[in-house]
Amino acid sequence: MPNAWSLQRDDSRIVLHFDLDCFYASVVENENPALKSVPLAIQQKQIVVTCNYEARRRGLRKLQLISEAKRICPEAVIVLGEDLTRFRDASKDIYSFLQQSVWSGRAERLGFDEVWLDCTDMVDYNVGLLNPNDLTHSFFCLSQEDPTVGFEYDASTVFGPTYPTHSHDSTSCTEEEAQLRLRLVLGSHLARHIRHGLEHQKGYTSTVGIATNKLLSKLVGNVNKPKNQTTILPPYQPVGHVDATVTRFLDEHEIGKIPGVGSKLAQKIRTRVLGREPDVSEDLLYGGTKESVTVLDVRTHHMMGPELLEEVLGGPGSSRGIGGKVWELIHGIDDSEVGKVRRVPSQISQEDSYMKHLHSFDEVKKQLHILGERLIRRMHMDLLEDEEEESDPERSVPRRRWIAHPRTLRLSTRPRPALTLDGTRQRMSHRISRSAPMPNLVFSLVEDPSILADRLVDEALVPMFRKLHHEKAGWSLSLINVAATNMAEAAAERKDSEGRDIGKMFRRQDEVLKDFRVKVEPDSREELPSPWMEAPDGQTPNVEVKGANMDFAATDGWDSDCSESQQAERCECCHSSIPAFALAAHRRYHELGGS
Ligand code: TTP
Ligand code: MG
Repeated sequence: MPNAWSLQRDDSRIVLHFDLDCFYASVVENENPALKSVPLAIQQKQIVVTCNYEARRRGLRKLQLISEAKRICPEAVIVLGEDLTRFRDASKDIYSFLQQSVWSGRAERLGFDEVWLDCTDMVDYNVGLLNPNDLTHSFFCLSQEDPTVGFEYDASTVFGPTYPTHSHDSTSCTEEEAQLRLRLVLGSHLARHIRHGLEHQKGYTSTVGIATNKLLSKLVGNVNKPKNQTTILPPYQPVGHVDATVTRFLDEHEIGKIPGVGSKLAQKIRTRVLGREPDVSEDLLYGGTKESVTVLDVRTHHMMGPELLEEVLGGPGSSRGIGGKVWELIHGIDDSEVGKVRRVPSQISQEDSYMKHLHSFDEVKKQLHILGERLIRRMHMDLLEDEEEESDPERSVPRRRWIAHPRTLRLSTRPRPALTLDGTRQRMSHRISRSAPMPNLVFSLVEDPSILADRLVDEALVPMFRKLHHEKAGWSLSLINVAATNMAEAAAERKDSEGRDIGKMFRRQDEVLKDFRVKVEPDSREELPSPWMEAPDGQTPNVEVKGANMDFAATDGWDSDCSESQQAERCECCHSSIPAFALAAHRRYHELGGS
């Protein structure tokens, strides 16, 4: 196998990946427990974005059209999930619970309902406490300060299911393999403990994967879903005649399911391996997107290796070394760190899309007010904290302070695409945006957000809007987004503050200057270089980005939930309103005869 010798996996970490079970539905069930026993679907536009397991048992699926869900299961309770506030708040609460469960502070979110935890230090500390003569009666210490805080467990065996189901004969295993196995055993017991805490204290069940990196932990969790956990067992490297479990595990996956191999890359690889354009399956909206090419097919393809992958995937627009990177990923190598906790989001934005386009100034002004008020309320939630030490004991409400000030206000709109020469209208619409310094008035903690929003609209957003759109020409807008960006952290005592990082300050200058220009951005997503920028979803292979307008940035926990986008477009064929993220798949569904 070309270049196999150069592959080196770092198996020194223990990483847990949490995926909340039917997340939106669970949030709604927790608010109204009577719904737990009935089929429940969450609707956004005309799509079921998720449903509980009772509904799944009766044939409902994620990303089904509401009309179809009603036909299959007329008794299903359908709850509107377009206002993301409750999901965002639950997500934040769960994240904070999980983040406090590990010592390292390394807790990283992906979307609303996935979190990785790096628990290497906890595992290694507890390996040091083991009594090798009595592993079955071990105690997992959860605090370095207080040895009584923790739980009892059996360190001689993994908790929960494993991949493969049975481990190979351990008498032939190497010292490293035995050590890795032991560390994974401890990881599995810690995962059980955290999972149970999340269920009993917060009311959410989850599915967990336990492995040595983010890639493997995310994928192995899918093996036993829902309400379960799976540990991928050693040997992670081939030993004698025994194949590496990691290789066997990954080999079964379709290439497009490997996180970091986005849809475009996957399609190029399929074309190369098959020697032709892959066939498309008929069930595009819900089922297999493309002809299946497995990791095994890719790995064992004639002359396949990092160089050939570079040739297939490289070129303008792709990141350098993409071939080597993908080659590593399909061998289960992912060196990316579990991101550290970040207190401050890099931006907060609120947006809405309008089925009935906005044509008049009054309509626009009304929407600016709604979005402006939502933005200010969101800033209060995410950027204010209680001043504990200095608060006045006489006061019943603690004093609050801003932990960061967004310096820039950005207004973006999406005008209807212009007519082309042949009289048709382009399909792809573009956003245009304008930025200005954030007016200080928004930081007032005295006035009501609704009053502040009035002033924000009159003093900042309307002037910005007029610069973006000249009234004489008229306009027809399908989307408005108002964002607070360019965060300046308040000089903080905390050591995790980024406020005093000079390097960052210089890097940020570019961004600030860039922000003061009118920009035109294609309203579509390009393939992104980081393995964790896209969220390939095991269950929904033809949807590349989960959730409308979520940014799945690796180190920025809160970006993803700050944009309250409900982008939807009307399908030209069936006139259903479809979330923007699902539209391409939906169109192809019609193209192939779906009605
Ligand atoms: P998922 O984790 O994909 O789905 P889930 O948690 O509902 O179900 P599972 O048990 O299979 O993990 O997505 C998390 C939430 O994100 C989901 O509850 C609803 C939302 N979502 C979208 O907004 N758009 C999408 O395309 C998908 C798939 C999910
Ligand atoms: Mg989930």
